[in-house]
Amino acid sequence: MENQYYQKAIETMSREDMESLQSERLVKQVKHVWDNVPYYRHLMEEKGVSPEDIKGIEDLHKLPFLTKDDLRDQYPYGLLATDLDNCVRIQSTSGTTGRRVVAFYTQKDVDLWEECCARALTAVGAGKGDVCHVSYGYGLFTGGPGLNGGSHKVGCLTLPMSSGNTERQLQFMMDLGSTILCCTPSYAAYLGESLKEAGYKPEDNTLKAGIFGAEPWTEEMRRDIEKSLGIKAYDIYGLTETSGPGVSFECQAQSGMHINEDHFIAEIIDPDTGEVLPLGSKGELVFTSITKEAFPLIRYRTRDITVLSREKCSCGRTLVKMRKPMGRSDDMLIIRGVNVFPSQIETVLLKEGYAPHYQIVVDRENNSDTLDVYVEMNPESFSDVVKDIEEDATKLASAMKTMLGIKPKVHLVAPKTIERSEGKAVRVIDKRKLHD
Ligand code: DLL
Repeated sequence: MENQYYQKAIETMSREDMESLQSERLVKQVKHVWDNVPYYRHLMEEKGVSPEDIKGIEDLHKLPFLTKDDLRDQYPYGLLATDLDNCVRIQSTSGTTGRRVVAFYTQKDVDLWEECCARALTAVGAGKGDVCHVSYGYGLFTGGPGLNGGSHKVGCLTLPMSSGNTERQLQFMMDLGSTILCCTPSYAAYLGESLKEAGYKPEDNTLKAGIFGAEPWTEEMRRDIEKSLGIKAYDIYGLTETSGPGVSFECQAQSGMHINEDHFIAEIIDPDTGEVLPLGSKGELVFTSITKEAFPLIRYRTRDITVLSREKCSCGRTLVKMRKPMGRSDDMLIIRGVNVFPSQIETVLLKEGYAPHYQIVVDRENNSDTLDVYVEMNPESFSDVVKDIEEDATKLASAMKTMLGIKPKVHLVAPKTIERSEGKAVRVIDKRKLHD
């Protein structure tokens, strides 16, 4: 497939030009929030910085951070930077705890967001003549509306499926010849499994590529989905606070996601000290949105942990790349003092040949943490001989110990007994939090 761009001039812009564009936009944005959002002015005054101190991206570090708590405290209108009359859309986070985050969009904000999604779709080869099957949820969640808008912009025939009703998803996919699939990776894995169960082989569908994001997923999961659906699987990242999907997207190189730097300036910081770390360091991702009118975020701490890279990309894009975020700083489980990311568990079980349907349960017994991992046996190797099951579980637990440093209790359960997700998968149940 030939390299394709949606906005070539921006996507392949020289470093120098991009930095001067970012500087110009940052200066304007800082003035915009200072003039229109009393809360930002208050945070800046507290840090002793005013718009005159910000002359370009080299001054970004002088600005205060913004956190999810700030967003919750300022719910619903406290960070709005334009008259509500100028807003045409609201989206909201899927968060189940605390107050939801509500983000506002002017028509220009919606247009620019959809352009970001259009870049993502073009990068995986989507365009006129494609049938774009969007199975992200529609509604307050940004996945459906974002990819839907991007799909219109690149001229695909858009199927606004939304999530759920898997039987209908398969029917439309096969009858209408879907070529591009957009959904969470866990739902893509479920669709692959369901197609197989319905008697289809991977080559029977017309899909060629998928754009999967909204939750962490491993390289092993990518290979599993590519195999079961017979497609190329690409990652896409974003968050409601900064617009939605399309903050960054993967190209054909499949080696990290290009950040749309003309809209979002990325920094990596030490999550404990707030210190800005040099390129290539692992740390917390911080975004400044330099084009948003209604809900601009300055130095927003995402809590996602990743690494940035400016290595030359074979696709020709010069936009900085971020590695797959493998969990958020607040997703990390600390079990008996050991840091455990759910993605490490996923890596091991897919490597050992299990399907990507699992659940992690953490609890506390006699003042000591317990880690239980529920994994489905494969239909092919399904056994009801207790000895066989025990042997397999012991083998998997040992493989996990090598990766994690602690040994979980592995429970091999019958195929199809772990609940499938239609949106973001619930992988972890931390019962310690319930007892506290
Ligand atoms: O999940 C937006 C989105 C929709 C992205 C569709 C991609 C596709 P929120 O619900 O606000 O927004 O959740 C944002 O999800 O901070 C990450 O922790 C996580 N996340 C999003 N994309 C990825 C990804 C949408 N590709 C939060 N890999 C973010 C890992 C991701 N984590």
